[in-house]
Parts: sequence; C-alpha cells; structure tokens
Amino acid sequence: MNDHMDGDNRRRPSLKRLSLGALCGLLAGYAAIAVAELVSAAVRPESGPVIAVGGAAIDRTPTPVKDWAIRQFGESDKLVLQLGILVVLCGLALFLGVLASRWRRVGSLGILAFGAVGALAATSRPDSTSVADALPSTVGAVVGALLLYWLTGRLGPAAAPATAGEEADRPGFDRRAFVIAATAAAAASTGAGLAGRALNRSQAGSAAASRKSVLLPAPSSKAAPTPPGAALRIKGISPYLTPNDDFYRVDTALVVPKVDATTWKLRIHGKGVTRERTLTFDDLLKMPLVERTITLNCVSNEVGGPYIGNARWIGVPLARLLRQYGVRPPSEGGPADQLVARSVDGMTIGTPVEDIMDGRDAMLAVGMNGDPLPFVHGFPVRMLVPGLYGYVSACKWIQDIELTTFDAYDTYWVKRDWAQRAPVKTQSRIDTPKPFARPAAGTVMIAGVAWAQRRGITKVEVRVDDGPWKEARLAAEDTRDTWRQWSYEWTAAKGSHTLTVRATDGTGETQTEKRTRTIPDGASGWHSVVVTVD
Ligand SMILES: Nc1nc2c(c(=O)[nH]1)N[C@H]1C(S)=C(S)[C@@H](COP(=O)(O)O)O[C@H]1N2
Ligand SMILES: [Mo]
Repeated sequence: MNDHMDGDNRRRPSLKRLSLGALCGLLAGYAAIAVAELVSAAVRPESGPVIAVGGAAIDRTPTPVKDWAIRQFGESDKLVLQLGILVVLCGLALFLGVLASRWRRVGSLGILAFGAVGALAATSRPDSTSVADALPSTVGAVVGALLLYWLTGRLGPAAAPATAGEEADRPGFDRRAFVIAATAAAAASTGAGLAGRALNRSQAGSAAASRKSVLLPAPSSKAAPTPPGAALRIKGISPYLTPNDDFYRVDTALVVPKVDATTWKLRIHGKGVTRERTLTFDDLLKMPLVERTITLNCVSNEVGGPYIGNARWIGVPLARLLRQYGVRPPSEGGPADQLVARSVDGMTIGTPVEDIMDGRDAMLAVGMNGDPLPFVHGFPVRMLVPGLYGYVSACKWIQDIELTTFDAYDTYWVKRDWAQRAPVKTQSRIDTPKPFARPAAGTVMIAGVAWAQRRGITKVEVRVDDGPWKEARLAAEDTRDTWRQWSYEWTAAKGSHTLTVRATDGTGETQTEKRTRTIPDGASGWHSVVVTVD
C-alpha cells in the first residue's frame, strides 16, 4: 500500500501498531493482576481484585439471577463467575492497549480507573475491616499503568510520519528491544503471580496445621446408634450418612476461609447477655460436647435437588451456653428474638432465639462424621439448628454471635428478599431410578429419601402415572431431625412412566402438590421422575 496516496494516513495507526498495542494492553493487564495477587497474599487473599469484584458482584446480583446461576451451574457457579471476570478483564486490557497505542496516557488512566473499581470493591465487602484491602488493586493498577505507558513508548511515536508502508520501520520502533521488553514483563508478572500463590498457600498452611492437630474429645452425650434398618441396602439410594466429601456445599465465599483454630475467637454479646464472653476453640473443646445426627438442607434446593445431606455432628449445645451468659428466650421474657451469627467472611445469618432454646439440638459444631469440620463446611466452628434451612441457622466460620431482634436487623439473605424465618418444608426425593433411566420390565426398586426435620416422616407414598397412591416401605427412623429412606417394589410394564413421590410428616400433614419456587422460603411440590421401561 502506498502511504502518500492517503493524506490522512499519518494519523491513523496501522493494524500492526494496533495489534502491538493490544498486546501491550494484555501484558499490562496480566502484570496488574499478578502484582495484585502478590500484594493480596500479604494483605488477605480475599482482597485481590478478581475475588473482590467477584464477591461484590455476588452481593449485588439480583436474587433471581443468583438463583438461576445456582440452578444452572450448581457448585461450579463460582468458577463460572471468576472465568467470566477474567474474560471481561482480558477484553478491557485489549481495548485499553489499543487506545494506548494511539494515546499513551489514556490507556494508563484507564487501567488506574479499573484499579480504583477493584479497590472500592475490596473495601466495600462486608468482611473488609481495613483500607489495606484497597492495596492489591491499587498497587497492581499502578504497575499495570506504568508498564503500559512504557511498553507503548517502545512502539515509537503514534503520529510519526510513516515511511514506505511498514509501520515497524518507523523511526523509534526497535522490534528486538520491544520483544525483549515484552518477554521480560511477561516473565516478571508470572514470577509475581507464582510468588503470590506460594505465599497464599503457606498462610493457608498454618490453618491446615491447626486443623490437623485438633483432637476431638469424646462427646459426653453420644448420638443414639443408628437403628438397624435405618440404612437400606438399595443400589442408587443416597447413603444414610453423607460422607464429608459428598456433602453439598452452598456459600458465597470465593476463597474458602482458612481459619487458624489456635487464634480463632467467638464473641457472644447483645440484648439480654448479662455476661459477655469471648471464647477460644480450646474453651469450646473443654465444654461438655454432644453428638447428634442432623439432616441439613438448603432453601435453594429445587424439588428433587441435591442440596441436602445427613451427618453426625459433634458440638457444644448452644441453648445451654446462651443460658449461662444470661440469655432467655422471648417466651421467658428475654428481650432478643433473633440471634445473628457473623462469619469471618462477613456473612450474617439470623435464627429465632426461641427455636434455638426450645429443646432441640442447636449446637456450635466442631466435628462432622468423626473429623474436625472440613474447611468448606466451616472449620473451626459452625452453627447448626435442626429444622431450619441453612441460610437461617448454619453459619460457617462463625466468629460473632449477637442477640438482637428481627425488627432491628435484617441479615444478608433477608436483605435479598428471602424470608426472615424459614423452617424446613416436608419433602421427598426419588433417588433411583434416575430420570430417563431405562430399567428392564419386571421388578424395579423405586427408592429415595424423605425429610421433615423436627416433625419426622410417618408415611411415604409412590404413584405410577395416574394410578393410585401406594405406600412405600419406610426404613427405620433414626430421629425426627434426620431424613428417612424409603423404597417401593414396582412391577414395571414396558413403556414410558412417570413416578411420583409424596411424604407425610409427624403432624399428619401430607406434602402439598403445589409447586413453588425456592424463594422466599423453600420449594414445595412433588418430585417426579420419567423412566422408560424396556
Ligand atoms: N459463612 C457462611 N455460612 C453459611 C453460608 C455462607 O454463604 N457463608 N451459607 C449457608 C447456607 S445457604 C447453607 S444451605 C449452609 C450450607 O452448609 P454446607 O455448605 O456445609 O452444606 O451453610 C450456611 N452457612
Ligand atoms: Mo442454603
């Protein structure tokens, strides 16, 4: 192409210059994120820009969208979000690089602006306690901005008169020097990023060491042994006790909090607390512990969904502890009707004080199926209250308990349109056969679980197509707070069939057919599975 044929050409950068600019942008963005990662390891892993922006996005996502994401991506929802943020950041970096190839300063200012967004996100998170949380994004953005300015400077002046066609032949562009600079920048960024990772890992190491050294004392009140016949031997049914590794996980934490049990503290204070206390992990372990089997489930569980598990927990009875510190339930004239639990990551969970103190096994759990709590399930201590969905009862990584009122304070999910109070709804699920299974004609075992914590399950019925309801065989009941397995031997004829289940709880109430959404207080309706018998 001949430059002198186009008088405007000296103002318009060539494609090659724009591409080099985009590359500079990517390198600068990469450096910014890597440096931020390194600084965040020194400050706090949650203060890094990707995590902070991701967390702020989770906090601000409208509930229907969040609900959709949980449904769509399940427990990968956080990974999807972080990948999404990285894709957006790459796009921004490319764009700012292209801008910078023309206007060097504008590109750098752009990076600083996005650094400010990251810093703001980090300091506005509920778990942020210090302006130091702004450091990772700020330092990262400054490094990125300087790098972009410097690298684009090596491209030569933007409006230099071009010589015969080849942009790279402009005066001021030294290809070899540019390649060296770009490679050095990429290598230094990678080094910073890796150093950040390593530092983060070694800090998580002290928490891991503290978990390894936990010796759970024998509970002074053991759980009654699981009655024989509570666990059916049927292929495809959920095991009666859910192994820790298979237990569902639902939380807003992009980085799993790694809390060191040796420095962990729990403060108990608020309305009606006459003796305010701050407890250590050792204090808790020295108290009489109880062991109980409790089924925990999530309000976001769709009918037939997976967010439920049954485990054997060890913990400190919460009602007794509260009484020691002067707390009385509202029915005895206590001034607080809501207990707000706060986690190290800023989650707030509100539970009726009356429920905690009505005789059920509410606890500060330290053990799960014989082990210290796994990190994802709240190590070192979490709350559990049988009969209530997790979002109103089961605060993980708990660090503060405040006695207050429902009028005075709305917790995290309540601010996002979920109900203030949410007792578990009676539900049942078909575990086997799976949807769209193709069993052979003849005897087919239909089996699953049913739950109605606090009320217990007294009957489960199964229906094939539009036929009559038939009573399923119930496994032995462990306690009212645990799920109950059931099975039904079906003589299956060839063709497509719809299998439906419904349960009746200890109050005599049968599950309603009416399907509701999960929000605001849990899904209702019957679970159905369509199978084709061959
Ligand atoms: N700190 C903290 N605790 C939390 C949550 C959370 O997001 N953060 N989620 C709650 C919800 S919605 C549920 S259902 C349970 C899930 O507990 P699990 O992940 O151990 O199964 O934890 C509860 N405790
Ligand atoms: Mo939940």
